[in-house]
Amino acid sequence: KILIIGACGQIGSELTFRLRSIHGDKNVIASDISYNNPDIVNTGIFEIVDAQDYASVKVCVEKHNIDTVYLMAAMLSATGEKYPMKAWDLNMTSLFHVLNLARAKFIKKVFWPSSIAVFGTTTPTEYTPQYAVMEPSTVYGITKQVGERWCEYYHNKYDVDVRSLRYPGIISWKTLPGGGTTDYAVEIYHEAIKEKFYDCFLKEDTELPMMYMDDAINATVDIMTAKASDIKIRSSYNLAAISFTPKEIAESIKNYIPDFKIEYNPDYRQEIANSWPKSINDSYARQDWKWKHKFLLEDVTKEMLLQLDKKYNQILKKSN
Ligand code: VAH
Repeated sequence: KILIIGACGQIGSELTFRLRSIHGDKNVIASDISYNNPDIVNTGIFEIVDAQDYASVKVCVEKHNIDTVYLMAAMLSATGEKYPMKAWDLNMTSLFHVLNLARAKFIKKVFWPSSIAVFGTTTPTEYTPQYAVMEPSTVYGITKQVGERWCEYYHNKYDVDVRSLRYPGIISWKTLPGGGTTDYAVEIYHEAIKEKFYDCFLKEDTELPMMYMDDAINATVDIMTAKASDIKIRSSYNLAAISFTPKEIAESIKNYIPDFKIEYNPDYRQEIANSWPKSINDSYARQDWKWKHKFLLEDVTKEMLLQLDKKYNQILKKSN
């Protein structure tokens, strides 16, 4: 049985839907620190689990006979800069608890998300290689860099089957992201539908690696179903799909909403974005477990606007 920790979050929620559809609702236990996503809480088995409390995780693992854990709870880059110690505590303590449950053989397999945030200003920014200098300048990036080291250590030392992906920015419409720097690429679509205007917190030429949620979920399922012998990297795999700037995403939106307007007012998140790569070389993932992406920017814009237009119009219908 599968336990998703952080199932109410942006990736966790869509991972829950997908894993329920693959394995059946009764074989997937969704959990989070609170009931803050009714789409998840009211549609299948849901438990309150505090990822920073070993007993809380262990009780849920034993109660539901869990063998695989997806640890999707974390504090992201922007919020992590506001609360550095909270980000360190949440991101690291939760990882140790899950790795130690696997070491003690309470669970068999672990998925843990890393991020392109492990790279810093001294890393080559174009087509960043799998192996590169890593001097992350955000607390979030530090937790991901250190977490990768621990995942590889637990695999090599205790034979823990932990698998990880360095996610780029992820774009989706079902669940809003929380506290990320790449969140602009989600907010812009919501604002385009609601206001036909977006006040962007990054400069127009800030190129970042991005991915549509369906591609990210496909990659997560693919790496977790691959043969253990195919997973040759046990720190974390680079993962890539598309790269674009706020200007490019705005232009793609104007193809559908010609009078969409955007302003650029960079805030503290500009410095975070400046420390990250523009594009990522994910050739190891493509060769080791046959990863390939599907969604290009025009596909993302079309799907996001279509889905959000439906979502907001349904809200409008309900409200009037
Ligand atoms: C963030 N969405 O912005 C996350 C992600 C690469 C970005 O790690 O913090």
